[in-house]
Amino acid sequence: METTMEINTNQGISSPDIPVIDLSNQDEKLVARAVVKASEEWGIFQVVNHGIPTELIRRLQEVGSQFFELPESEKQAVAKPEDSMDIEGYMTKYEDVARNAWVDHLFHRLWPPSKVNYRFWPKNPPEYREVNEEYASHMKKLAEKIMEWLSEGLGLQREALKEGLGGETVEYLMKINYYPPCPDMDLVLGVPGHSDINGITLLVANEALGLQVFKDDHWIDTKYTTSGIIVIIGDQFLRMSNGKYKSVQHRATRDKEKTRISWPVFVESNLDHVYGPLPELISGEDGAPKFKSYVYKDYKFRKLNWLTLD
Ligand SMILES: O=C(O)CCC(=O)C(=O)O
Repeated sequence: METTMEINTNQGISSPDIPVIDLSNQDEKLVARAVVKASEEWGIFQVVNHGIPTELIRRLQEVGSQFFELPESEKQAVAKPEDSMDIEGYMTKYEDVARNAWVDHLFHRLWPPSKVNYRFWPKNPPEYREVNEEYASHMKKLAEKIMEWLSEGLGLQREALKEGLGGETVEYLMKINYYPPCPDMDLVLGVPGHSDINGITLLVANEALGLQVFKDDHWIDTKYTTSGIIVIIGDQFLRMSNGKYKSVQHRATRDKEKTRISWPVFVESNLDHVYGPLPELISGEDGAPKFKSYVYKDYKFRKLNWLTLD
């Protein structure tokens, strides 16, 4: 889900914090405005009191951690096949010297049901499937709510961004990043700096902090709680909003002593979907498109291969 930007030192600065938005606030207009402002100024924020049970998030983290703690031979049961052109499956020691990255990961689709391939969902621990299915339904509800607020923030109907992303064909892709402790923090990054290719990402992480965002020429350490959901605006929403929402550069460092684990869920178009600046934003006198439209798979291919993008 990423492309690399320049890697420099591994140190981030610790302030200011990314915006934190309390979704339990009864004043929905205020919440919506905060989401829009954070997406314009930061491209990342954390939502708390979001209605997803803390216990479910704890179980999601538990079953994911248990999977990564299994013997290698058991994890290989859901390995990404060597000849696969798709992203789903487990990959270990995904070492990328050029990008200075080292992380094990598992990818599998969560939604829509027609795109879910249980072959890549761990059978062990046995609760893995039930927990992830329940989490998927919460992810869909939360992502759709945020997309509604962001659509209205563009002066459009609340369905505009979801429809622009592909409506009911929109896909939810779970990734688990497993970063073992790393004694030499300057040598290796967990995931190098990048902006997400997709529309919006909803991420939870365990207690080992390590997510940094690039703002005002600095890498900033983000602070978050293990039950808050970090929302990251990706390239698709940057382009669909014709530049109003920011797709944030971010990266993951590794902890010296602790294992860091994160669970981003990427909300994205299906590969054949064509997307670009929403038509309502580029009509009228001042409405020139700032970006070209792309078939999502072509955009992905070009970005992952460092090709130019208009
Ligand atoms: O681990 C994190 O906090 C960020 C992960 C990430 O950016 C990615 O997997 O694309």
